[in-house]
Amino acid sequence: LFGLNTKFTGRNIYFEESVNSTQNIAQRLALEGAEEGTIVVAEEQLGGRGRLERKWQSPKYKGIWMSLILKPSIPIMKTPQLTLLTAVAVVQGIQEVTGVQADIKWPNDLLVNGKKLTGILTEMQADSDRVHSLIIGIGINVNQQLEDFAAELQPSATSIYLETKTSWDRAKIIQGIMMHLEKLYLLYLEKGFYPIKILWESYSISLGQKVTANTLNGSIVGFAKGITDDGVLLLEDEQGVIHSIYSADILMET
Ligand code: BT5
Repeated sequence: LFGLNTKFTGRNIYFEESVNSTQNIAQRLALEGAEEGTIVVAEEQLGGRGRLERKWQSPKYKGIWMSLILKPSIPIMKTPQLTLLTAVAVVQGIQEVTGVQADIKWPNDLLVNGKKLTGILTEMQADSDRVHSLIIGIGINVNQQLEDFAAELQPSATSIYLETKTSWDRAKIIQGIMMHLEKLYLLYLEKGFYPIKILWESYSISLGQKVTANTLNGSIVGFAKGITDDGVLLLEDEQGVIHSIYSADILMET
């Protein structure tokens, strides 16, 4: 990544042509003691994954499929903060390099006009209740044309190419994201989550809306009031009861 001007983020890069999932490789590297900031980038993933065993389509040469290793000294319950921090960095990096302005849908989607441009998947290795390594997967649709998406994704997905009618150098976008990510991460280590939360809220389209949260324990309809200092979503239902949502898919009324 010529021209990358960071202290540690993206200084160690493992580049692969074709992998099952960059998450698996980064996990192995983290266990082997890889330094914080190490990234794994692949041209194609055959078994790219989302949350809950869902598939992430990662066609060859078309997008950014990467995993980043971070080693913050935080308790497990604070890991959602780093997903939100990453979402902010990806929004800022994409905007700076390509001009595309994405919105964040809690917790991990970046949307442009309601279509999914990016997904983020945070997995962890922990020693009892402390984080040992976070493996943050970032998938960004960059140069796909509509027909590069599987038919079922065509109505709901977009790419930077589709938004700008221009092909982009993926390395430049990675660079932009790494620079923003490192800046935010250092801010986070110094000042805590609060300044990140303020930025996240400014890019969020979930807050202040009536949403449906589909969780593993059922659905809750409510008004998205905000996120807590741990990155948990707060929903107020019609009875005025506040629910803390740790993990869910959010449907927004349009
Ligand atoms: C996510 O999951 O959005 C997290 C995706 C993380 C992918 C990165 S790529 C690098 C690293 N290595 C991996 O193996 N994964 C990470 P979730 O919120 O569960 O959304 C998954 C859903 O998004 C799928 O069920 C599809 O509906 C949709 N989807 C799949 N591929 C897509 C794509 N390329 N663009 C837009 N939507 C997609």
